[in-house]
Amino acid sequence: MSSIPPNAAAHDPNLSPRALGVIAVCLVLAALGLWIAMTPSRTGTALIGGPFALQTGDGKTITDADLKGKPFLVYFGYTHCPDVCPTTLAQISDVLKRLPEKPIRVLFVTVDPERDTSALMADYVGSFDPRIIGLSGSPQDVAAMEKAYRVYARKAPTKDGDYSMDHSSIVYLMDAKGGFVEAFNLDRPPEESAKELSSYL
Ligand SMILES: [Cu+2]
Repeated sequence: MSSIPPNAAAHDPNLSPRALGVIAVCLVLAALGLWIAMTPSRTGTALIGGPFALQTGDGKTITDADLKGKPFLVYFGYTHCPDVCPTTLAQISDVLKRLPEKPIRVLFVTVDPERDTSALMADYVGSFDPRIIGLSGSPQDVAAMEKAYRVYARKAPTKDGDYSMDHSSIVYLMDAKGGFVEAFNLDRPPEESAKELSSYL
């Protein structure tokens, strides 16, 4: 004499495997998407990088087309960063110091366009190697470049009512066609990094 509960359909044992199947398919697609993004394609470039247009301190616009013809490095960060960004830019400068004649360009792109104007970015990179170019732009243009480079960046409110930026910290080595080569390793003596970098130049 059992009564059928009104929500019996939700407990139909036939639905569970189907739901599980849907979840499994989603997981497989997500994993596949990640794999495709990180795997070099047949042309040798992973799906990192792409078109962008941002401004330098003197008001010039730099686009991906301007960088073609020579490999370049890209790093995303912000001028209020307490440690990671200044440390990384100092490491990059240490590497560049060992390549005095090389015309390699390094882009330091803000993830905090609200506070980092292109003038502020230019001023900030003035403390580092002159081949490092500070770039900013409208929040939309910055977001577009972050998306192209698969950058993670989020505002993190601080106790004093201000905010910092949580952000991924990868130095992208891009080839002469603007294709992704690798996450450039700075976690070694600068001579070694310089040697590897010069092999691409
Ligand atoms: Cu930082």
